[in-house]
Amino acid sequence: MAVQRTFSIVKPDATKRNITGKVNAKIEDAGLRIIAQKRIQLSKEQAGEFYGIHKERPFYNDLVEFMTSGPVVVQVLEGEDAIAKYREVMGATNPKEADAGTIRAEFAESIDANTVHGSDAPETAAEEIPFFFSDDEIVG
Ligand code: RTP
Ligand code: MG
Repeated sequence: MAVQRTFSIVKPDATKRNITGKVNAKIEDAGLRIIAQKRIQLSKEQAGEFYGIHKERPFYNDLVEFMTSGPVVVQVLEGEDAIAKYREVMGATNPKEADAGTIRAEFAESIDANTVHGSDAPETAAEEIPFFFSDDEIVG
């Protein structure tokens, strides 16, 4: 398996509850390395563009509203098979369906307030990382 990079967001429900360290511990325990990280407030425009793929979905407005409801921590994670591995560590989108021990099973409040985002494919990771980070902010 090749070393990959994936893009992660620790969502506003986690920053609000002051559990970003607990989320990071799950990430690191899984063998993923946090090679870039910053806390930011997303604008409506940024969140709307980032989740543009979901524009026609019924949950789009709520999603943009939620993602701008407080600070987020954006991250780049690196490791063997990082994209699939992080999706495993995150657990299912709906925390009720997430496997025990996953971030969403342990911390998510609802399908909206579900604690983390992770890229779902190499193509999306390659778009999402430069959306938030310049090369000199990533130290692998
Ligand atoms: P994410 O993009 O945040 O990593 O989550 P995901 O891949 O597991 O889920 P995705 O299908 O990409 O949906 C993005 C976010 O939209 C919200 N959502 N709500 N009410 C619903 O049916 C519904 N479906 C999705 C979730 O907060 C999800 O994380
Ligand atoms: Mg997604």
